[in-house]
Amino acid sequence: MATLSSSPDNRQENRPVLALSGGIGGAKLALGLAHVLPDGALTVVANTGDDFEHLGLSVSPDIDTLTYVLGDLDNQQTGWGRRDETWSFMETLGALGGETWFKLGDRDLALHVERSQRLRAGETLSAITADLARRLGARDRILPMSDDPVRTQVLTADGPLDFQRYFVGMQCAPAVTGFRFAGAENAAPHPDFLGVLRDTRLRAVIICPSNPFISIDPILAVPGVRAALTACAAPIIAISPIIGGEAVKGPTAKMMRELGIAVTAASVADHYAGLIDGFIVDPGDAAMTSRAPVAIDARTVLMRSLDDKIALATATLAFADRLAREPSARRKGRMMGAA
Ligand code: FO1
Repeated sequence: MATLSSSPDNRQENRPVLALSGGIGGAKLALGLAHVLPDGALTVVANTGDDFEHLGLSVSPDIDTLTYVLGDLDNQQTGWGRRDETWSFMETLGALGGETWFKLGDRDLALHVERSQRLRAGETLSAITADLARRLGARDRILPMSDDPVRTQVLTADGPLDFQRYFVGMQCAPAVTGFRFAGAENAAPHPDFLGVLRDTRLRAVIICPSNPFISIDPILAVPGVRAALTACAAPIIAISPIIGGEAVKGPTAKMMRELGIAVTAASVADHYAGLIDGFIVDPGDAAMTSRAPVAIDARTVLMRSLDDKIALATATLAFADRLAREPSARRKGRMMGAA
């Protein structure tokens, strides 16, 4: 007679895992998780706040970075777009006086053209994403946080900036005073996103080492997401994008300074206070204390090689499994039926 522990459904490694990801750092950990989990176990919820209309095309950078990374097609120098690219389109566009500040390689362009015409035909972003990711060889589920439009705006002393204009057009130069996620109030979380959070077999929710403000907060701003995370029975683990007072990549540290937030791993834990049960930091930051009662795990969080990504993914899952056996304050409150 098969015992519970041996039945495939209940074996640890077959239980579903949910990762929240945006940007390049998030995609790295998503790849590590994809390597250590069986097909079908991993769902990566992608930030869509970076999406924008450009040259009449619907561009979804964080979805595309995940698709290319999980499909092993990514350009590892830039972190975005594809390797083995050609640039005839951009060269010709420039010669015609078109906008060339946002670089679209010829192969990448085909993805934007196909997605744009399917969106115009009425297909949802999530259905298109699933089909194109499959065709490009990404085996794990990439799920937009919502099929409704949410657009991050970067607030500055000189007014709001559309995200890509700030991030690419102005290379993150303007000082930020805040962020606005236009459309979030009317957006619904993707039903499968909520469905995974409610799955009683869910093993862990992992907040990837992405920029908290521009990659994770847009996901948390979609109505119903925070409540679903708080009610989730599985351990919620975040990995610090700050190592020893600096960001691994991108404008996270600069934004924290401009917002008057100490550039420390502890500030990131405080940013997620009330949501997370565990926080993984670089050993150099292990002495940190956070406002929230969060369990700390210290290990190398810098991911250079595929082995680093696999090692961090393995450690994150082991940390979650350990916490699952020791209900945290957040989960304890929920498990006692608190509101
Ligand atoms: N980032 C840049 O710094 N310069 C670019 O020209 C650029 C083009 C681009 C094209 C497609 C795509 O999916 C991403 C692209 N990115 C570019 C990166 C993108 O701005 C960022 O990856 C995210 O929006 C922030 O994580």
